[in-house]
Amino acid sequence: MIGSQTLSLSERTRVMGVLNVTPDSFSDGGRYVDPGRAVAHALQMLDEGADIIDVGGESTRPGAREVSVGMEIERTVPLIARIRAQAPGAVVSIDTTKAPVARAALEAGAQMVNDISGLGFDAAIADVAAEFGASLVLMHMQGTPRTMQAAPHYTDVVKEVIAFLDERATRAIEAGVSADRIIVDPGFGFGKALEHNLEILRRLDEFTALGYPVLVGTSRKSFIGAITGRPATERVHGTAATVAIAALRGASIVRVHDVAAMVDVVRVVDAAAKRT
Ligand code: HH2
Repeated sequence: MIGSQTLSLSERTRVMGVLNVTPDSFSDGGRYVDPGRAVAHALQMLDEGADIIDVGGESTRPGAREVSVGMEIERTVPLIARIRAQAPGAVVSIDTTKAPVARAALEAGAQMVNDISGLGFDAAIADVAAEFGASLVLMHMQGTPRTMQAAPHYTDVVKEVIAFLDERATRAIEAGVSADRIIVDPGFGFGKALEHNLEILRRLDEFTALGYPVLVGTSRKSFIGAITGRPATERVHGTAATVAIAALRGASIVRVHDVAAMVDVVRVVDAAAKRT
């Protein structure tokens, strides 16, 4: 369940559109730094069928620079308020690892917090989500964005990531987040080698068995480039393949840059899999 309105996550695969208001994101850095362009892009993604807009003010690409709380708030909060004003029905998520940023975003009208550190950077994120009755995405990452791709290592990546997500979900519930507001995410590309990403995709049903809705963020990521040999902006077809597999294996939300294309992909998969 997401937002005060009940956005059901079992009925069909939901599409989360990425809106990075950063100068350095790996595939769209700098494109939406201008607030007018950012709002227009959000409205366009909603028009194309996005169910959720995920606003991020800090790039998490490997080696990215850290951003201060003040800067992250400045980049994201006025934008969230403008999106909610112009599209009152929109569900907005804040992509942050910092509790003060999450709080400011929820006050401005966001209904969901997307924490790529799974409470690892700032555990108070769970308290803030609980206070606002917000949905909370808990993602797994090995290491930090600065170091994560150096030498990712697992004995059984699926088992280890599931154990982490289970433990963090329990912590969030202990902090007062309602269990039906928790969403888990294996964290494609976050401290994972090509084989780890593929293993997770192959065994995605083990994640859904945990009992929380699963979010999958493969869009334009480098493991797709490693297979296709294409740069980030030319990975739409490769992304479509991963989104189709994820939807078929029970993902509830796919986080994507190319909304129009991926809405078609999930509609067809949902129809074929009789999810609609
Ligand atoms: N991936 C990115 C950012 N946030 N959140 C979740 N829940 N899952 C993901 O897989 C995920 C995420 C990285 O992609 P992007 O936002 O395009 O790039 P950057 O971090 O460089 O801004």
